[in-house]
Amino acid sequence: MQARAETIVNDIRPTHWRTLWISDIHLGTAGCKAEFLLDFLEYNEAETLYLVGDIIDGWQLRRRWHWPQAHNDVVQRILRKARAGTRVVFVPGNHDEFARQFVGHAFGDIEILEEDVHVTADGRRLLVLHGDQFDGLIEHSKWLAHLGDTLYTLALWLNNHFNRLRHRLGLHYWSLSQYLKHKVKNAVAFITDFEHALAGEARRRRLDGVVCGHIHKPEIREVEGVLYCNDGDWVESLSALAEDHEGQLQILDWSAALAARPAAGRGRGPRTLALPALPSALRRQGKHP
Ligand SMILES: [Mn+2]
Repeated sequence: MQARAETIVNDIRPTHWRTLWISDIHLGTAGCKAEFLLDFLEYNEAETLYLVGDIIDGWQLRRRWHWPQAHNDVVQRILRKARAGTRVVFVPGNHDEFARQFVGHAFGDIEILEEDVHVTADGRRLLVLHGDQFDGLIEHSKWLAHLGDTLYTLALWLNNHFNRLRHRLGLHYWSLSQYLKHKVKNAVAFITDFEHALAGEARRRRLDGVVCGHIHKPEIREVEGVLYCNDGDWVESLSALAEDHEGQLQILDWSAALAARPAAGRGRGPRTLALPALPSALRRQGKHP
């Protein structure tokens, strides 16, 4: 298992990856750092680009319309990549779950899948999904841990249908951010539980690992004998997950990459923007993971 430590990439030459994973962009919210993502997309190409959920924040847009030009540009740039030959796969999350009704269909050149199994260049099979599917289970992880496999699968199914029903009734999605806000002391424990729930799911399916998003915390590490990868977000951490042509996986920390870029090289870069604070679950109060 090649669970390497995260790599901070500050050598910003245009790079062609085998695979890129980005998630939690939250287009439609003021917190979205669209300019940084545009910069990232300009420097990074891939054979396959996974959009791992919470790309467009439908929940936020329903409350208040916020759609500046940069957010439009992100959509256009991704569509252009798809037209130019990048395979783009969209795996919806809880904030863009409106797209889940289109699972199995294509939107232009973009495939929409509930989840996927990605095979790396060195043959490892990774489950790709947003991760919100496990929220309700984590909240009750203490007693769910004692359930058998069949009951666990049933609980997972009920949790997802519970949230779909809430959506249909016009209620808000069970919110991770609200949960954390009221249980900040438990935020670290929550993240650990999340990682174990996702890794556990990959292991139950006899896969080598999982790639997810949702909790806005980039990570590559081995959990319960499988590889746990979280591609981070474009609200706080400004990070992506990348696979090179040999199958090596790494976190691309674009905030560090931008900070390290020589001033002379900053052409179209968003240099007038302040870098956001480092990702911290404890500082996430009031945001929308
Ligand atoms: Mn999410």
